[in-house]
Amino acid sequence: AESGVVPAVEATADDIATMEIRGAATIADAAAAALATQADRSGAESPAAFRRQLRAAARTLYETRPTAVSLPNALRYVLRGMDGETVADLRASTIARAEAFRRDLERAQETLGEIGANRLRDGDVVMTHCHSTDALACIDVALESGKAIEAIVKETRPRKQGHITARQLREWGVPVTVIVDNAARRYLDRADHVLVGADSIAADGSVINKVGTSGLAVNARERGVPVMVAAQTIKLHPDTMTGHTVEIELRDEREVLSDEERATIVGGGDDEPVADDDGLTVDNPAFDVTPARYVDAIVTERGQFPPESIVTLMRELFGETTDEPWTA
Ligand code: RUB
Repeated sequence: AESGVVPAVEATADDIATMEIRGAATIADAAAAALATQADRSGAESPAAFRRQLRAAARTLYETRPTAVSLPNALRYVLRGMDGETVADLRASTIARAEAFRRDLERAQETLGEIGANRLRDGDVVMTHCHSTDALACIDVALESGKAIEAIVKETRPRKQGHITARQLREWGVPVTVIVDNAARRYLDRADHVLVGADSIAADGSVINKVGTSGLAVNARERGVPVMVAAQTIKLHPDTMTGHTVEIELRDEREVLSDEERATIVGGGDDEPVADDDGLTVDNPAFDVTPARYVDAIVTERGQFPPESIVTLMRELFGETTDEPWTA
């Protein structure tokens, strides 16, 4: 391509957009790996061209999905490490920085798991929503330290990421009960914790995660079940310190209602095309916002925090400036 973005980066971007690669931590890891690939395979002949290509690659990755801040945080981190006067130096520094990022990401998840596992006692029942590798890391460590854990797994419409959670937990030997999302309040009676991940955490401590998390958290509060959010600091959204709100991704309506299903509602079919404006709207927001007051603890690799105090950690980690280096 004219931008110099290599096909492997376009392919990763495509996989993120279509959710072949999904979940905030996994997306961040794949994005960093893609920038390393761009650096490795770049055909740039001048340092300026190399930098331009890396920024274009970052932009291509950035434009895939808007809600998980781990994606721009990862891109920013890797691009800031791009350093040198020659193409060879730029290449080496970018690859090293991406590799360091991926190592740190993995280590942070392990540390987070150790911290989060302390909240889980032997015999506890955990209710999950969606599929979060950070949340699962806490269960993993609890199991390794010999605690028996059971899980109630919400299937998580429309894409049923609960199946991925259930498969992982069964691999670990955890007894799993899968329920439809609408049964969550009924089953909260049996749960000791709600344990979810996050795509972004705002400066006011609100948690942006898979749609349905906020309703689950409100119901959990009403039933007296604590809500624990497992989120590495890469999920902290720096722009929210200066008043930005987190964009909630709206996905294709066909995830909710297929063309055939639509036809059963508004008519149309094989011979009869569905009218352009048939008066039927399907909204498919992928995420929602859980206010801080419904969250009991945010577990990070830096320790666990009441949501209201997360802004202190954000200032420490990000300072106040968060310019996107690929827009410069
Ligand atoms: C995934 C989702 C997960 C977070 C955290 O949504 O909401 O709870 O991304 O995951 P989607 P992790 O399936 O739409 O990407 O802890 O693995 O980062």
